[in-house]
Amino acid sequence: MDNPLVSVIIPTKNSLKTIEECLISIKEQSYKNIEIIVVDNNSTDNTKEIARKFTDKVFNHGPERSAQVNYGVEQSIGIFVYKVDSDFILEAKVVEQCIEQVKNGFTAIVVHNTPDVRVSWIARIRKFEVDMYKYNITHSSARFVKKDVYKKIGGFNKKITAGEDYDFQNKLNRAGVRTGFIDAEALHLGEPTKFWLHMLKYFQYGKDFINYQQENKEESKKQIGFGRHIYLKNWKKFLKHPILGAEFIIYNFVKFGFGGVGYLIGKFKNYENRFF
Ligand SMILES: Nc1nc2c(ncn2[C@@H]2O[C@H](COP(=O)(O)OP(=O)(O)O)[C@@H](O)[C@H]2O)c(=O)[nH]1
Ligand SMILES: [Mg+2]
Repeated sequence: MDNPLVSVIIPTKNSLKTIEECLISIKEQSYKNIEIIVVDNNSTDNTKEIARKFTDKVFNHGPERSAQVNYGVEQSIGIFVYKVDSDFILEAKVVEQCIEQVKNGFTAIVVHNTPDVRVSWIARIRKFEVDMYKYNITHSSARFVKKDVYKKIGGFNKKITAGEDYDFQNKLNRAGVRTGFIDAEALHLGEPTKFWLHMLKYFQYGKDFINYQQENKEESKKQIGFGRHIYLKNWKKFLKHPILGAEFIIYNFVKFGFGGVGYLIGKFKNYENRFF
């Protein structure tokens, strides 16, 4: 058990822009006992060909990312599974630190992923927000988990496409699984570049949000609320970066506007389906 095999599972779909950098960062991990599993969802670019340069375990499976990851776990032979998005670059010590935390008694580990600010001005605002969530369990979810625990809680819920990671963490919490954190981070390259497209995504998330909410009634109030405690706790950050802080507040209003409209539409549709 000193050097357990870690299965890194990467769901992909037309991930050409980032997949190579992602896979290189996994190959360059200081911890070496890793198998890489790529589960592609009918890419029409060269994602699969590139992935095959790094691993023999390249599969095709759909229809959505939760199903892809669950399938990857089925194919894995590791003691631990670690879900990595195809647009992440891992710091070299990520897996090593996860294993250290396992030795400290944790069964699930959160790896903070932080926006790559080089991508766009939106990414700067998002980093201001997302970095407040580091080490905070309410707004984080484990990606590195002991495989038998992953299976016990039923993996990712295929019905949930918005908030599936929160749902996953809530299931871990309910099962009494000890979740730990590490310092090393993943860099998120796939940050939005087009503001209105980004907002449209929140509109779509909003429509699907009801599925997550139905399964996570209590937790959803804290996890997705507009005014989060964590912002108050970080009031010094707003003083230190007043312009960025103001930009974030405006961004948040627009985001919740779009998400909120989507949510109302989703809720109405759900009501319609149930009663008509
Ligand atoms: N957007 C999208 N991503 C998919 C799909 N299937 C698998 N993925 C993978 O799901 C992960 C997260 O997707 P991403 O677009 O980065 O979403 P984000 O969480 O909003 O940044 C990545 O590894 C994608 O390659 C799909 O149908 N659409
Ligand atoms: Mg992404």
